[in-house]
Amino acid sequence: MKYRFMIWPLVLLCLLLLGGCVGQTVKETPMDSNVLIVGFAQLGSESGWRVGNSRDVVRAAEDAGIQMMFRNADQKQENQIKAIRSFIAYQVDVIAFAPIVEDGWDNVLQEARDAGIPVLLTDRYINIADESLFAGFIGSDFLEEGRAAARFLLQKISASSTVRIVEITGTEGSTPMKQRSIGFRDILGDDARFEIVMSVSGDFLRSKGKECMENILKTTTNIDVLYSHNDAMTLGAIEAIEAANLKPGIDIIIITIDGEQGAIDLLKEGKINCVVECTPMIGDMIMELAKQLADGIEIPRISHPYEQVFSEFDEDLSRIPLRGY
Ligand code: GYE
Repeated sequence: MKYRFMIWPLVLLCLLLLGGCVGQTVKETPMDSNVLIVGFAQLGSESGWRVGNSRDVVRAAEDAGIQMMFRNADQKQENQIKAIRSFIAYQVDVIAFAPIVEDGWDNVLQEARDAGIPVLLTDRYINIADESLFAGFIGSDFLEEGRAAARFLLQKISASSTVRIVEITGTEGSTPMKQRSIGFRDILGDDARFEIVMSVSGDFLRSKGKECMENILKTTTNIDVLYSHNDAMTLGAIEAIEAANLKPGIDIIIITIDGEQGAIDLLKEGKINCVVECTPMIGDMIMELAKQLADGIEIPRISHPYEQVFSEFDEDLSRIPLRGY
């Protein structure tokens, strides 16, 4: 392992200089020159999923005895880039980050390469000319999530009449937004019954999910299905649906992605019909890969966690373990 050799005064100076730079630092324990140091640039706190993910990453670092510098970019790509630059200045052993959008990482990852620091993508993917600028990716299979959402619909709908679908998507330009859209359409494909009548972005935020649904319902209540790219937006949309005196889960079939406790509770109540799991609990996998990178071991290009689908067709929803996010 090539963990950094550091002297205390320099460490303290760096902490002072970098501490105020980007977002808040969740956890920084005293430095130890023999300990692996990982810089983690989180994209924000937009959803229960994200908060659960941050908590899991910090917990996993602690359990693994890894020193973590954690920065939260508050939904701004420029803050994430600043955080990565601060990790480079600090000479961490490994940089991990959850890229808010796919484009715009070429320069900063070239800087990490020049500094000899391996980079691990977590949660979301990037679009970059030189793919060798990152060592690997650990996160969900969003294409498969979109497909699973559509497969549920095929199982649910037996009628031959037109099915009018409204889609509320996540952050524009982000991997889950793109791939959850593509996967869904992949499966519904040429089946002429299914019509996506509207697709709007709710930016993965509960408030925007609600706002989107309110606006949609102002134009029409003739909607059969809501396909929402995350639970936060779904919970907001359900508020709007109920305020319009419609019954979620009955008047409008609701399919959502993530598997937050709040969504599972509504599945049990019959207000949501299908929850496609996307787990934020990838902290342990991140730490394992970071250790391998620090040891100079080549890691898989892509690693996915195990995920399931929960729906009204399940025999016993009470068996779903508490979610923890
Ligand atoms: O679905 C959503 C979050 O990138 C998989 O981002 C993540 C998504 C997740 O805000 O709730």
